[in-house]
Amino acid sequence: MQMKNEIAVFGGGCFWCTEAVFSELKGVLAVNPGYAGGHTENPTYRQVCADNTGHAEVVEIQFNPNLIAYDRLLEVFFATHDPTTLNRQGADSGTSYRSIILYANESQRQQAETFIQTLDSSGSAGNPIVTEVAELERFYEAEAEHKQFYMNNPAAMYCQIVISPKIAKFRGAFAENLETSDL
Ligand code: MHO
Repeated sequence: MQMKNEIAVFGGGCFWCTEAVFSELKGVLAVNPGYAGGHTENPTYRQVCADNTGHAEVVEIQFNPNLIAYDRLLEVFFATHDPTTLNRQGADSGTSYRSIILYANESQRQQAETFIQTLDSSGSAGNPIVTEVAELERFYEAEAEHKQFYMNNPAAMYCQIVISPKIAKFRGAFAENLETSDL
């Protein structure tokens, strides 16, 4: 059965990273960095970094479920960030860097919760999962300079130190899901 395109929203720390990761997947049609999960309307990057908007840095992923399942996106999400550090991702700290899944429908909610329970009980994450699961209310797009940041700024220190190693690890683990793969 042909399914319609869907939206998935994940926050796994700095959105420059998560955008770079999810953009490489086959079946992903578009990735937008932005803000969600908080209360301030039309937040700016500066406000979100100041940490009082309640928003997290997230990516809005438009995907074709006939080509990549939501469950696979969850797998990539958990493999490419640390879901056990509360309000922190590596050196980036604050609620805007929290681990969060904003589900767009009931099926996504169930899959996200089941995925977390399974991962938690396997113990493979090393510590308890602190990922928040909440309903997607509104997604606010980030400012233009944050879009395709990694692609446009490969020489930036943050890209070289944080993003490039993450991307290399991700490419190795998910080779068959990459847009560039013929498998
Ligand atoms: N600490 C990093 C995070 C960037 S990210 C888009 C920086 O300020 O460069 O939040």
